[in-house]
Amino acid sequence: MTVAAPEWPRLEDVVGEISRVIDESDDIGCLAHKDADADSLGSALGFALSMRDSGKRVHPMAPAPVPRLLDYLPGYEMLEESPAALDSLFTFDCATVSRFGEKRALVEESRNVVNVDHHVSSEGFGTVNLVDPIASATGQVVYALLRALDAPITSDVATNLYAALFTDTGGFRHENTTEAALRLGADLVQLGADPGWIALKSYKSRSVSRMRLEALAVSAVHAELEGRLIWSEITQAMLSEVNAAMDESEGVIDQLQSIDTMQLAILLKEHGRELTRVSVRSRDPYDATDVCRPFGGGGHQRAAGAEVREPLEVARGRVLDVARRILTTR
Ligand SMILES: [Mn+2]
Repeated sequence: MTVAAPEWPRLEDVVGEISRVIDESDDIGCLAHKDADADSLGSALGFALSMRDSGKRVHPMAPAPVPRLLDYLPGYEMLEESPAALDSLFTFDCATVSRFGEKRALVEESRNVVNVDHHVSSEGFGTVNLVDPIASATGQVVYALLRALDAPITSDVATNLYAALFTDTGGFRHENTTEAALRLGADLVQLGADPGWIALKSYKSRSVSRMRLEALAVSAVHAELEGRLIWSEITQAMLSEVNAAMDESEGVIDQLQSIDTMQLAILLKEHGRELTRVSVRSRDPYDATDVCRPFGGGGHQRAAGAEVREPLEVARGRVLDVARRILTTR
């Protein structure tokens, strides 16, 4: 069941207001979501660098734990813990305030919040909302905004936005690899982004422990319903076995979704005794958010996630039951 998407104002309808917010701000906060990916952090850093180059004091932030795998993004070293006073706060790639972790209060207490996103499920929590569900990445929305503002786009800005676009399209492989995405990729390369280097940093910078962790999760794969349901899990025991951290499991879901018969791919991650995180991928006609919504999660049609406040054994049963029901009733 797909809920009718709300109508979001177009860029041309809000750019004047955003421009005014920027003009009236000396200190601008740029916030990524928790467990930031390259789209969220690249958008925040790209926007921050452009605003800095426009003469503003910028305060890029990411809720803890800050993803160290993204330290190649230009401006990463500018990330701040808790800035003193902000005149406005821009948020990137975040559909709901619950994804801001310990920075949630900062969002809720700010007078000027500009929500820049591409999630169809956005709660529209900003005082200004620039949400484009058609965009392949939030980085694409940021690019359009910077263009509309006539703000500077240096090679460092372009690198951040290319990393955002490149990874949110799975290296230009997912269904959201549109003509606009490919054209934007070329524009960003023209502006100084290095596609080979960003691909190296995004997909060819794995540690040995990370590869061993993926091997454990891949060999534990389960296939049900003639391979339509593919699932695996990352347990704390697996992490200690190969001396890896949970954030090194990021590539496992891509392995699961590469199975030919797969219609729903699910990865369960045992973060603690009472916390299991779930990643879901889907193929037509199934919607990954349908698996996550009963647990308060969401995301995109093809990629979604949820947090289940239950031990792995309990979460596994509940999540897989939802997935089996979806696959056997449609
Ligand atoms: Mn995104």
